[in-house]
Amino acid sequence: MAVERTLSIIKPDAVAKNVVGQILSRFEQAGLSIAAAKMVQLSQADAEGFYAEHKERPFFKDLVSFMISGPVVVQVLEGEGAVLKNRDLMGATNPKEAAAGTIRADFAESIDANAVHGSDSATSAAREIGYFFAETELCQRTR
Ligand code: DGI
Repeated sequence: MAVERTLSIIKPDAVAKNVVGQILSRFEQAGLSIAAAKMVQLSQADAEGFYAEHKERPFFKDLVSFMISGPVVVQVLEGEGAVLKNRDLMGATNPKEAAAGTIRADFAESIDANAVHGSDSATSAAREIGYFFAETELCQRTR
């Protein structure tokens, strides 16, 4: 399987619960490596731009308010099949439907406050990584 990169966000609810380390551990234990990471307080414009594809959805306003309600931790994860692997680790969007042992089953509160974001395709990953990181901020994992 090809080595890929994907964008992951630990959302404000999970940051507030102090489970950043536990979530990062799950990525590492699954064989994904962190190629870039930062904590950031998103502005309204940042959140609206990131979720622009959902602009017309009824939940858009609540989603943006939630995403700016506290800092997030944004990382680029790298590894074989990283996009799908991360989606599997995350579980379904609605934590009530998320499989046991997934991040959302274990840490998410609701469909709004659902702990993590992960790119849903290689194309989204490329756009989302570029949204948060300059090329020079992506580190080569050489050892
Ligand atoms: O890729 P996901 O985060 O699993 O899901 P998505 O890209 O379809 O939606 C982005 C976020 O928008 C999701 O994490 C939570 C929110 N969302 C999606 N569908 C609904 C929703 N929020 C509410 N309240 N209701 C929805 O149906």
